[in-house]
Amino acid sequence: MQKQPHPISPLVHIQKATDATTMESTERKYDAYSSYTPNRLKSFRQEANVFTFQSENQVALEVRVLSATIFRVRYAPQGKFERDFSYAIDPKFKAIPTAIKVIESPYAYALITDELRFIVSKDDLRITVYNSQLQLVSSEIEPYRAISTLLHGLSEVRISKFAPQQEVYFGLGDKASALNLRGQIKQNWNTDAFAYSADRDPLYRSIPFYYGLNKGLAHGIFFDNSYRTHFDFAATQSNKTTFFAEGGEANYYFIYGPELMNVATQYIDLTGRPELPPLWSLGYHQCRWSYFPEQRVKTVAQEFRDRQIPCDAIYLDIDYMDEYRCFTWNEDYFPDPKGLVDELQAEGFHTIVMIDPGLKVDENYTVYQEGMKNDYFCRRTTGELMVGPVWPPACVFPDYTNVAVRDWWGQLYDELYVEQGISGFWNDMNEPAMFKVDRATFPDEVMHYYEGEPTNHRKAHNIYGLQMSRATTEGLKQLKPEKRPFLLTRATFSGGQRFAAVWTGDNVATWEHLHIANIQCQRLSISGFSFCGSDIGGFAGVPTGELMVRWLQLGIFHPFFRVHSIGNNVDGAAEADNEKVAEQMRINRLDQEPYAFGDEYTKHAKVAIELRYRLLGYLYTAFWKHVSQGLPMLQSLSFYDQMDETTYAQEEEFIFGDSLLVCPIVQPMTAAGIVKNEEDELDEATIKAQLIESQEIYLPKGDWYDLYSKQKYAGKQMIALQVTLDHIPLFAKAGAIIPQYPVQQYVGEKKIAEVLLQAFFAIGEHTSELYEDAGEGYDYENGNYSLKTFTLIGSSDTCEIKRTTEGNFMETQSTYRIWLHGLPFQATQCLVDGQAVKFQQNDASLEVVVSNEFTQLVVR
Ligand code: MIG
Repeated sequence: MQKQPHPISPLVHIQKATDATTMESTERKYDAYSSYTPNRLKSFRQEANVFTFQSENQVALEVRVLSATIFRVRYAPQGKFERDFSYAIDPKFKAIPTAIKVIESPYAYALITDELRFIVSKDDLRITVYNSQLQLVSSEIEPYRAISTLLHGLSEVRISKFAPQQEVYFGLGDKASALNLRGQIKQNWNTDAFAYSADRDPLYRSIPFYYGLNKGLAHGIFFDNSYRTHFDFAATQSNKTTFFAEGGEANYYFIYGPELMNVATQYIDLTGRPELPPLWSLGYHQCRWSYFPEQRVKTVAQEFRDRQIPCDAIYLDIDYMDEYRCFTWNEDYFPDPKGLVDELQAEGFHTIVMIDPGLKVDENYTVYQEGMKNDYFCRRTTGELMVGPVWPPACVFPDYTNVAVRDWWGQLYDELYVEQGISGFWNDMNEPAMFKVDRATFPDEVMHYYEGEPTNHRKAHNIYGLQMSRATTEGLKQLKPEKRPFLLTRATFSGGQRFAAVWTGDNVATWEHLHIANIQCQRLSISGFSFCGSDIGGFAGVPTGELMVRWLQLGIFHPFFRVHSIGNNVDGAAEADNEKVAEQMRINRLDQEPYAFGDEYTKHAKVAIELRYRLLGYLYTAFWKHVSQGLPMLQSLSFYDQMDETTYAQEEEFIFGDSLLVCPIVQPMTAAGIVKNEEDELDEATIKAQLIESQEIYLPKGDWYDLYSKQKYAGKQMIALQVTLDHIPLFAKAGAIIPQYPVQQYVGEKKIAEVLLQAFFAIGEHTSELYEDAGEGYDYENGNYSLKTFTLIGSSDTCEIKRTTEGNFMETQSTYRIWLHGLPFQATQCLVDGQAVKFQQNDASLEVVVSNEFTQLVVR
């Protein structure tokens, strides 16, 4: 028998002030602690797929086998588990029954599924995971540890994994720093991070989920704990990756790939998939803080139509409200809300308005009255109402962790949504953010109902935005069951993808932020949130025309596509992280509509937005795959080919949908671009030397066609490409068939009569899909959708394209115009369902028009 440490250690420990915001004061304090670490196994119990291990010193470990590749792990420091409750896990998630073999040895228990060997050591309940080929997937370098201190109670529950030298890490949602997380320390605590920088952390959202990839084997860890969580990816100690929470349970899901993409889809099965959004919400959105009065809104809308720049949605930021009272209108600015909304709708614009969680303390405000009467607002431990400044100088905050509050909140949208015809909503400031206080949010002692087990803010903070967006979306669905709701939220938590789209918050109009937007959206997408985007052009500061165009070109490939800017509000300079950003903010603020930068840039902006509308069918199909199969819509290159180590550092390019490689240009090409964005005065020679007219691009495995020149390249190489401002480099995977719609000024403007199919020749058989439905409502659930599968079969002297269709939806197109690129032979004949038809051919491509009912095209 080993010597037993006393469960309450007499050690006095210095609690380090690692982060000022976590501490009541920045002074270091001595705080005695007890630590809990399992010693030798005392008992083992199996009940169906649940395995419980208890150490001699009372630490309990529960392992639930949820499928052959998903194991849930929980520890209870003193033997008693918490209520089993999670806001993140999708209530629809079901374990997949799987055969489990249990083997006991003198040293350990092994829980064996077809895919994994999950080994729990009898010495200290340490976990080691092998795959079925006995390759090591993950192991613990130290056993589980919990710390309880005198001042804070249970304040650290920690898991420490061995970090093999070549292991790389991805995930964690919206972090703005390098994609590969190895060597980085991160934390999750939803934070209003105005004008953040690449290394600022934490940001607005908490997504405590990461991937580890080592020697071609990927696993994922979802740490389902809503307290402030910390992750250290082999940063402090090069062979150790740890994560810990400042309270709650060490409760995590271990997900085995071995493909990163398998981990991605299993994670989203666990935390839930969104529904298909209304198709219009995938169009272009125009926003500003704020458009008012109503005439201004109409003018902006008119500008888009006059210039024939497509646009589907226009936003009203906080100034539409009457003294910042949510669910009211400022009648001077907006005397006839319904009239305005209808007028915009007639022009093809959806109106989206902001709703904040902070509600004005005002005896004459019905929302305040109702909430007070029913005790719906958050209170301190003393029972005192939590009142704090946001837009109104004094606000109260609904407690969305109570179903009664959520139901009430959902119904508050009735007038705006049902009567006035607002199409969608925008929930802001729900970290929750508060003004005038150092930590910019509630104090820890604020209480939340938490579905019947009241808790303080330490546990509820990170899920506040999630529950607000849930309340909103559930309300909208009840109010208009026949419509697909559209909601945008700023703060959220893992699982929040079920309720709302997200944007990356208050970014800045700099080239660096264009890069950051690219990283953040890739990262959000692989972390469950595909429906994401950034404030195009930058929220704070003013972009140059060139930066604006490049940002729009990237935004085409972000499922949420919106320009937003700070307008004339807030002198952000004082709050900026660094002098460079502050300088940006001091520049006079300009309009940021895509036509506000002069004719040359307007032209490029229009082409970019038009490309979005051309690709709408492709994008919607990618969304459908996301919703039906859990596939992330944006994939970082490592997710496309995890065996290719070059991809680990190749951050800029990504795969959009399954067949397009996007290569964003995130640096200025022109002297104007450089001068306006660098702090140093540059002489002409330096500027010339820095002009970038060609871009190094990495092509991952496979063959790729440049979408513009139609030139074919072999993958796994760097190429230098001439770049011009008129387009973003794009490549289609050989074998792919990319559908393109005609440009519309807004979704549903025209009946689509013809769809262009760009087919990129490859040897062998390749399938592509096009999903279509009414773009609104739920009829697709009754079979009213159309899923077309196009199969391209190429050989050295023939190319065949076959079409099959599933579902009852009648698409509007009566013809397909097919462009076949890269044929390796001179075609002499084109047969559509056996009938010879006319076609045209030049060096690179062949063109033929076929009926929408064609089943087979043969070119030889
Ligand atoms: O304190 O509503 O991130 O998009 O324009 C700023 C005004 C409050 C923050 C959001 C931003 C929005 C702004 N809001």
